[in-house]
Amino acid sequence: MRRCIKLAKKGEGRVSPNPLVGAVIFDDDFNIISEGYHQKYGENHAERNAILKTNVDLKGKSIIVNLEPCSHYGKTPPCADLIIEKGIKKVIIGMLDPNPIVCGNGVKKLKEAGIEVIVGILERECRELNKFFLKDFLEKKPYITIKTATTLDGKIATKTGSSKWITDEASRLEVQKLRNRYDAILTSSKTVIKDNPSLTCRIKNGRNPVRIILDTNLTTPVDSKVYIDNAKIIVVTGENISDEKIKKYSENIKFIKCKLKNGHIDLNIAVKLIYQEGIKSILVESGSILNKAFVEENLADNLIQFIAPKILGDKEGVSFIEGFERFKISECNNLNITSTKRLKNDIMLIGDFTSK
Ligand code: AOF
Ligand code: ZN
Repeated sequence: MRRCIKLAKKGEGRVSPNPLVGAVIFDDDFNIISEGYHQKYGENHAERNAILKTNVDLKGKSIIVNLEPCSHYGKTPPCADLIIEKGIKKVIIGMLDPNPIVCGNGVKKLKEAGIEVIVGILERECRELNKFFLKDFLEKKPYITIKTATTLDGKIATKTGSSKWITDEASRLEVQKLRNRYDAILTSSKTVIKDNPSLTCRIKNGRNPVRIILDTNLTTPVDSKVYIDNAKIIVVTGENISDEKIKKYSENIKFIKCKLKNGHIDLNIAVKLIYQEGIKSILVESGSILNKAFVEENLADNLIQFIAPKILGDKEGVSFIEGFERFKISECNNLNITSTKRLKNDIMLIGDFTSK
Protein backbone atom coordinates (compact mmCIF):
# COMPACT_ATOMS: atom_id res chain seq x y z
CA MET A 1 0.00 0.00 0.00
CA ARG A 2 2.91 2.34 0.68
CA ARG A 3 4.06 1.67 -2.86
CA CYS A 4 0.56 2.52 -4.15
CA ILE A 5 0.65 5.81 -2.25
CA LYS A 6 4.10 6.62 -3.62
CA LEU A 7 2.93 5.88 -7.17
CA ALA A 8 -0.27 7.88 -6.67
CA LYS A 9 1.75 10.95 -5.65
CA LYS A 10 3.31 11.06 -9.11
CA GLY A 11 -0.04 12.41 -10.26
CA GLU A 12 0.04 15.38 -7.88
CA GLY A 13 -1.02 18.59 -9.54
CA ARG A 14 -2.35 16.76 -12.61
CA VAL A 15 -5.43 14.80 -11.57
CA SER A 16 -7.59 17.29 -9.66
CA PRO A 17 -10.53 17.16 -9.07
CA ASN A 18 -10.06 13.41 -9.30
CA PRO A 19 -8.25 11.36 -6.66
CA LEU A 20 -4.60 10.35 -6.46
CA VAL A 21 -4.52 6.61 -7.08
CA GLY A 22 -1.79 4.00 -7.45
CA ALA A 23 -2.20 0.27 -8.09
CA VAL A 24 0.18 -2.70 -7.91
CA ILE A 25 -0.47 -6.21 -9.27
CA PHE A 26 1.42 -9.08 -7.68
CA ASP A 27 1.50 -12.88 -7.53
CA ASP A 28 1.26 -15.29 -4.59
CA ASP A 29 4.99 -14.93 -3.91
CA PHE A 30 4.61 -11.14 -3.75
CA ASN A 31 6.52 -10.60 -6.99
CA ILE A 32 5.36 -7.39 -8.60
CA ILE A 33 3.91 -8.02 -12.05
CA SER A 34 2.77 -4.55 -12.97
CA GLU A 35 1.98 -1.17 -11.50
CA GLY A 36 0.31 2.03 -12.56
CA TYR A 37 -1.14 5.29 -11.36
CA HIS A 38 -3.69 7.86 -12.37
CA GLN A 39 -1.55 10.24 -14.39
CA LYS A 40 -3.85 12.95 -15.63
CA TYR A 41 -7.41 14.14 -15.14
CA GLY A 42 -9.80 12.45 -17.54
CA GLU A 43 -7.36 9.70 -18.51
CA ASN A 44 -7.14 6.05 -17.45
CA HIS A 45 -7.56 5.18 -13.80
CA ALA A 46 -4.68 3.62 -11.88
CA GLU A 47 -6.01 0.04 -12.02
CA ARG A 48 -6.58 0.22 -15.78
CA ASN A 49 -3.06 1.56 -16.32
CA ALA A 50 -1.54 -1.24 -14.23
CA ILE A 51 -3.62 -3.93 -15.95
CA LEU A 52 -3.09 -2.75 -19.52
CA LYS A 53 0.66 -2.28 -19.09
CA THR A 54 1.42 -5.99 -18.87
CA ASN A 55 1.02 -8.96 -21.21
CA VAL A 56 1.21 -11.44 -18.33
CA ASP A 57 -1.94 -13.53 -17.75
CA LEU A 58 -3.46 -11.95 -14.62
CA LYS A 59 -5.68 -14.92 -13.75
CA GLY A 60 -5.25 -15.78 -10.07
CA LYS A 61 -3.18 -12.69 -9.34
CA SER A 62 -3.84 -9.98 -6.72
CA ILE A 63 -4.16 -6.21 -7.03
CA ILE A 64 -3.65 -3.61 -4.33
CA VAL A 65 -4.99 -0.09 -4.77
CA ASN A 66 -5.38 2.87 -2.37
CA LEU A 67 -8.97 3.67 -3.44
CA GLU A 68 -11.94 1.39 -4.12
CA PRO A 69 -12.02 0.47 -7.83
CA CYS A 70 -14.79 2.29 -9.64
CA SER A 71 -18.03 0.66 -10.72
CA HIS A 72 -19.38 3.35 -13.04
CA TYR A 73 -19.10 4.34 -16.67
CA GLY A 74 -17.41 7.74 -16.54
CA LYS A 75 -14.69 8.88 -18.86
CA THR A 76 -13.55 5.26 -18.92
CA PRO A 77 -15.44 1.97 -18.31
CA PRO A 78 -15.54 0.58 -14.72
CA CYS A 79 -12.21 -0.64 -13.34
CA ALA A 80 -14.08 -3.30 -11.33
CA ASP A 81 -15.27 -4.85 -14.63
CA LEU A 82 -11.75 -4.98 -16.00
CA ILE A 83 -10.46 -6.61 -12.81
CA ILE A 84 -13.20 -9.26 -13.05
CA GLU A 85 -12.61 -9.80 -16.77
CA LYS A 86 -8.89 -10.44 -16.19
CA GLY A 87 -9.58 -13.14 -13.60
CA ILE A 88 -7.83 -11.36 -10.72
CA LYS A 89 -8.64 -13.31 -7.54
CA LYS A 90 -7.94 -10.84 -4.75
CA VAL A 91 -8.38 -7.07 -4.41
CA ILE A 92 -6.86 -5.16 -1.49
CA ILE A 93 -8.22 -1.65 -1.01
CA GLY A 94 -6.98 1.25 1.14
CA MET A 95 -10.28 3.06 1.53
CA LEU A 96 -13.80 3.18 0.11
CA ASP A 97 -14.50 5.84 -2.49
CA PRO A 98 -16.45 8.82 -1.01
CA ASN A 99 -17.93 9.44 -4.47
CA PRO A 100 -21.58 8.31 -4.02
CA ILE A 101 -21.78 6.71 -7.46
CA VAL A 102 -18.95 4.38 -6.49
CA CYS A 103 -19.00 4.12 -2.67
CA GLY A 104 -19.43 0.44 -1.80
CA ASN A 105 -20.59 -0.48 -5.30
CA GLY A 106 -17.09 -1.25 -6.50
CA VAL A 107 -16.58 -3.69 -3.62
CA LYS A 108 -20.04 -5.20 -4.16
CA LYS A 109 -19.40 -5.82 -7.85
CA LEU A 110 -16.06 -7.51 -7.12
CA LYS A 111 -17.49 -9.69 -4.33
CA GLU A 112 -20.44 -10.74 -6.47
CA ALA A 113 -17.94 -11.96 -9.04
CA GLY A 114 -16.40 -14.20 -6.36
CA ILE A 115 -13.31 -12.08 -5.78
CA GLU A 116 -11.80 -11.87 -2.29
CA VAL A 117 -11.86 -8.22 -1.18
CA ILE A 118 -10.05 -6.64 1.77
CA VAL A 119 -10.81 -3.01 2.66
CA GLY A 120 -9.04 -0.62 5.05
CA ILE A 121 -5.29 -1.09 4.72
CA LEU A 122 -3.28 1.97 5.85
CA GLU A 123 -6.60 3.78 5.74
CA ARG A 124 -5.36 6.84 7.64
CA GLU A 125 -2.50 7.35 5.16
CA CYS A 126 -4.86 6.79 2.22
CA ARG A 127 -7.30 9.38 3.56
CA GLU A 128 -4.45 11.83 4.12
CA LEU A 129 -3.31 11.28 0.53
CA ASN A 130 -6.76 12.13 -0.82
CA LYS A 131 -7.79 14.79 1.69
CA PHE A 132 -8.70 17.29 -1.05
CA PHE A 133 -10.90 14.71 -2.81
CA LEU A 134 -12.55 13.72 0.49
CA LYS A 135 -13.33 17.30 1.47
CA ASP A 136 -14.79 17.94 -1.98
CA PHE A 137 -17.18 14.98 -1.79
CA LEU A 138 -18.03 15.10 1.89
CA GLU A 139 -18.33 18.88 2.43
CA LYS A 140 -18.49 20.46 -1.03
CA LYS A 141 -15.80 22.93 0.03
CA PRO A 142 -12.18 23.50 -0.94
CA TYR A 143 -9.47 22.16 1.35
CA ILE A 144 -7.56 25.12 2.80
CA THR A 145 -3.99 25.12 4.05
CA ILE A 146 -2.22 28.08 5.61
CA LYS A 147 1.47 28.10 4.82
CA THR A 148 3.78 30.23 6.90
CA ALA A 149 7.51 30.60 7.57
CA THR A 150 8.32 31.74 11.08
CA THR A 151 11.00 32.14 13.71
CA LEU A 152 10.93 29.87 16.76
CA ASP A 153 8.73 32.44 18.46
CA GLY A 154 6.19 32.47 15.63
CA LYS A 155 7.23 35.71 13.91
CA ILE A 156 7.11 36.29 10.15
CA ALA A 157 8.82 39.69 10.03
CA THR A 158 10.55 42.28 12.19
CA LYS A 159 8.63 45.38 13.23
CA THR A 160 10.26 47.24 10.32
CA GLY A 161 8.89 44.64 7.89
CA SER A 162 12.15 42.81 7.18
CA SER A 163 11.33 39.18 6.43
CA LYS A 164 13.92 37.93 3.93
CA TRP A 165 14.89 35.23 4.60
CA ILE A 166 13.65 33.64 7.78
CA THR A 167 13.82 30.07 6.52
CA ASP A 168 16.59 28.56 4.42
CA GLU A 169 16.60 27.34 0.81
CA ALA A 170 15.58 23.78 1.73
CA SER A 171 12.30 25.13 3.13
CA ARG A 172 11.79 27.33 0.13
CA LEU A 173 12.20 24.35 -2.20
CA GLU A 174 9.56 22.52 -0.19
CA VAL A 175 7.18 25.45 -0.78
CA GLN A 176 7.71 25.02 -4.53
CA LYS A 177 6.66 21.39 -4.17
CA LEU A 178 3.54 22.46 -2.28
CA ARG A 179 2.61 24.87 -5.03
CA ASN A 180 2.62 21.96 -7.45
CA ARG A 181 0.14 20.07 -5.28
CA TYR A 182 -2.61 22.62 -4.71
CA ASP A 183 -5.17 23.77 -7.26
CA ALA A 184 -4.63 27.38 -6.24
CA ILE A 185 -2.49 29.76 -4.20
CA LEU A 186 -4.33 32.54 -2.47
CA THR A 187 -2.87 35.80 -1.26
CA SER A 188 -3.91 39.32 -0.31
CA SER A 189 -3.51 42.64 -2.11
CA LYS A 190 -1.27 43.69 0.77
CA THR A 191 1.21 40.88 0.08
CA VAL A 192 1.12 41.59 -3.67
CA ILE A 193 1.85 45.28 -3.08
CA LYS A 194 4.54 44.70 -0.45
CA ASP A 195 6.44 41.68 -1.84
CA ASN A 196 5.38 41.57 -5.51
CA PRO A 197 5.64 37.75 -5.54
CA SER A 198 5.16 35.74 -8.75
CA LEU A 199 3.65 32.73 -6.91
CA THR A 200 4.68 30.34 -9.63
CA CYS A 201 5.89 26.77 -9.27
CA ARG A 202 9.49 26.50 -10.35
CA ILE A 203 10.30 22.82 -9.90
CA LYS A 204 11.08 20.36 -12.69
CA ASN A 205 7.87 19.01 -14.24
CA GLY A 206 5.86 21.30 -11.96
CA ARG A 207 2.87 23.28 -13.08
CA ASN A 208 1.64 26.67 -12.02
CA PRO A 209 -1.34 26.71 -9.71
CA VAL A 210 -4.23 29.10 -10.22
CA ARG A 211 -3.41 32.37 -8.45
CA ILE A 212 -6.14 33.99 -6.38
CA ILE A 213 -5.78 37.52 -5.07
CA LEU A 214 -8.19 39.01 -2.55
CA ASP A 215 -8.26 42.71 -3.38
CA THR A 216 -11.21 44.45 -1.73
CA ASN A 217 -10.60 47.92 -3.18
CA LEU A 218 -8.62 46.90 -6.25
CA THR A 219 -5.39 48.56 -5.21
CA THR A 220 -2.87 46.08 -6.67
CA PRO A 221 -0.77 47.52 -9.54
CA VAL A 222 -1.91 46.15 -12.91
CA ASP A 223 1.67 45.13 -13.72
CA SER A 224 2.22 43.08 -10.53
CA LYS A 225 4.13 39.84 -11.15
CA VAL A 226 1.15 37.70 -10.10
CA TYR A 227 -0.76 39.07 -13.08
CA ILE A 228 1.70 37.74 -15.63
CA ASP A 229 -0.68 35.23 -17.07
CA ASN A 230 0.96 31.85 -17.41
CA ALA A 231 -1.77 30.34 -15.26
CA LYS A 232 -5.37 31.12 -14.52
CA ILE A 233 -5.74 34.20 -12.31
CA ILE A 234 -8.75 35.02 -10.17
CA VAL A 235 -9.18 38.34 -8.40
CA VAL A 236 -11.85 38.50 -5.74
CA THR A 237 -12.85 42.11 -5.25
CA GLY A 238 -15.51 44.15 -3.46
CA GLU A 239 -19.07 44.08 -4.78
CA ASN A 240 -19.06 47.84 -5.41
CA ILE A 241 -15.93 47.98 -7.56
CA SER A 242 -16.77 49.49 -10.95
CA ASP A 243 -16.29 47.68 -14.25
CA GLU A 244 -14.25 50.70 -15.36
CA LYS A 245 -11.68 49.96 -12.69
CA ILE A 246 -11.64 46.26 -13.59
CA LYS A 247 -11.07 47.05 -17.28
CA LYS A 248 -7.61 48.43 -16.46
CA TYR A 249 -6.41 44.89 -15.74
CA SER A 250 -5.52 42.11 -18.18
CA GLU A 251 -8.51 40.56 -19.93
CA ASN A 252 -7.28 37.13 -18.90
CA ILE A 253 -8.00 37.74 -15.25
CA LYS A 254 -11.26 36.36 -13.93
CA PHE A 255 -12.85 38.94 -11.61
CA ILE A 256 -15.32 37.86 -8.95
CA LYS A 257 -17.26 40.50 -7.06
CA CYS A 258 -17.91 39.52 -3.47
CA LYS A 259 -19.93 40.87 -0.55
CA LEU A 260 -18.00 42.62 2.20
CA LYS A 261 -17.96 42.04 5.92
CA ASN A 262 -16.56 44.83 8.12
CA GLY A 263 -15.02 46.49 5.07
CA HIS A 264 -13.21 43.35 3.85
CA ILE A 265 -14.07 40.52 1.46
CA ASP A 266 -16.42 38.13 3.27
CA LEU A 267 -14.19 35.07 3.38
CA ASN A 268 -16.99 32.54 3.79
CA ILE A 269 -18.68 33.81 0.66
CA ALA A 270 -15.39 34.19 -1.22
CA VAL A 271 -14.46 30.57 -0.52
CA LYS A 272 -17.82 29.38 -1.88
CA LEU A 273 -17.39 31.47 -5.03
CA ILE A 274 -13.86 30.15 -5.51
CA TYR A 275 -15.13 26.56 -5.10
CA GLN A 276 -17.67 27.26 -7.83
CA GLU A 277 -14.72 28.02 -10.10
CA GLY A 278 -13.65 24.38 -9.68
CA ILE A 279 -10.93 25.04 -7.09
CA LYS A 280 -10.77 22.09 -4.66
CA SER A 281 -7.62 22.97 -2.73
CA ILE A 282 -6.13 26.31 -1.70
CA LEU A 283 -2.72 27.14 -0.31
CA VAL A 284 -2.91 30.45 1.56
CA GLU A 285 0.45 32.21 1.20
CA SER A 286 -0.14 35.54 2.76
CA GLY A 287 0.47 37.57 5.87
CA SER A 288 -0.76 37.62 9.42
CA ILE A 289 -4.06 39.40 8.75
CA LEU A 290 -5.39 36.89 6.24
CA ASN A 291 -4.02 33.98 8.29
CA LYS A 292 -5.94 35.28 11.29
CA ALA A 293 -9.12 35.75 9.26
CA PHE A 294 -9.03 32.18 7.92
CA VAL A 295 -8.53 30.77 11.42
CA GLU A 296 -11.15 33.06 13.03
CA GLU A 297 -13.70 32.05 10.40
CA ASN A 298 -12.90 28.36 10.94
CA LEU A 299 -12.11 28.01 7.28
CA ALA A 300 -8.58 26.63 7.61
CA ASP A 301 -8.20 22.85 7.55
CA ASN A 302 -4.47 22.62 7.79
CA LEU A 303 -1.34 24.54 8.76
CA ILE A 304 2.12 24.10 7.29
CA GLN A 305 4.64 26.00 9.36
CA PHE A 306 8.27 26.22 8.38
CA ILE A 307 10.12 27.03 11.57
CA ALA A 308 13.62 28.51 11.52
CA PRO A 309 15.79 28.24 14.64
CA LYS A 310 15.82 32.00 15.16
CA ILE A 311 14.42 34.07 17.98
CA LEU A 312 13.19 37.56 17.21
CA GLY A 313 11.80 38.62 20.55
CA ASP A 314 8.43 39.44 21.90
CA LYS A 315 7.58 43.00 20.93
CA GLU A 316 9.88 43.20 17.95
CA GLY A 317 8.19 41.04 15.39
CA VAL A 318 4.97 40.45 13.52
CA SER A 319 3.22 37.23 14.53
CA PHE A 320 2.10 34.85 11.78
CA ILE A 321 -1.39 35.35 13.10
CA GLU A 322 -1.30 38.93 14.36
CA GLY A 323 -4.18 40.07 16.52
CA PHE A 324 -5.45 36.58 17.23
CA GLU A 325 -6.18 36.41 20.95
CA ARG A 326 -7.22 33.76 23.39
CA PHE A 327 -7.26 34.46 27.09
CA LYS A 328 -7.36 30.90 28.36
CA ILE A 329 -5.41 27.85 27.31
CA SER A 330 -8.70 25.99 27.24
CA GLU A 331 -9.91 28.38 24.53
CA CYS A 332 -6.95 27.90 22.19
CA ASN A 333 -7.38 26.67 18.65
CA ASN A 334 -5.86 23.22 18.62
CA LEU A 335 -4.12 21.25 15.94
CA ASN A 336 -3.39 17.60 15.39
CA ILE A 337 0.17 17.25 14.19
CA THR A 338 0.19 14.96 11.17
CA SER A 339 3.88 15.27 10.29
CA THR A 340 7.17 16.88 11.25
CA LYS A 341 10.23 16.91 9.07
CA ARG A 342 13.67 18.40 9.46
CA LEU A 343 14.84 20.32 6.39
CA LYS A 344 18.46 21.39 6.64
CA ASN A 345 18.26 23.74 9.63
CA ASP A 346 14.48 24.30 9.67
CA ILE A 347 11.53 22.21 10.74
CA MET A 348 8.42 21.68 8.64
CA LEU A 349 5.45 21.10 10.86
CA ILE A 350 2.10 20.03 9.42
CA GLY A 351 -1.07 19.95 11.46
CA ASP A 352 -4.83 19.78 11.03
CA PHE A 353 -7.04 22.30 12.83
CA THR A 354 -9.29 20.45 15.25
CA SER A 355 -11.34 23.08 17.04
CA LYS A 356 -13.83 24.07 14.41
C1 AOF B 1 -9.72 8.64 -11.12
N1 AOF B 1 -8.58 7.90 -11.12
O1 AOF B 1 -7.42 6.08 -10.59
C2 AOF B 1 -9.64 6.22 -9.84
C3 AOF B 1 -10.83 7.01 -9.82
O2 AOF B 1 -14.49 10.96 -14.43
P1 AOF B 1 -13.94 9.58 -14.37
O3 AOF B 1 -14.63 8.63 -15.25
O4 AOF B 1 -12.44 9.57 -14.58
O5 AOF B 1 -14.23 9.02 -12.90
C4 AOF B 1 -13.75 9.69 -11.80
C5 AOF B 1 -14.14 8.95 -10.54
O6 AOF B 1 -13.63 7.62 -10.56
C6 AOF B 1 -13.57 9.57 -9.30
O7 AOF B 1 -14.42 10.56 -8.77
C7 AOF B 1 -13.48 8.36 -8.34
O8 AOF B 1 -14.73 8.21 -7.71
C8 AOF B 1 -13.29 7.17 -9.26
N2 AOF B 1 -11.94 6.58 -9.17
N3 AOF B 1 -10.82 8.20 -10.46
O9 AOF B 1 -9.75 9.72 -11.71
C9 AOF B 1 -8.49 6.71 -10.52
N4 AOF B 1 -9.56 5.02 -9.25
ZN1 ZN C 1 -11.73 3.34 -12.18
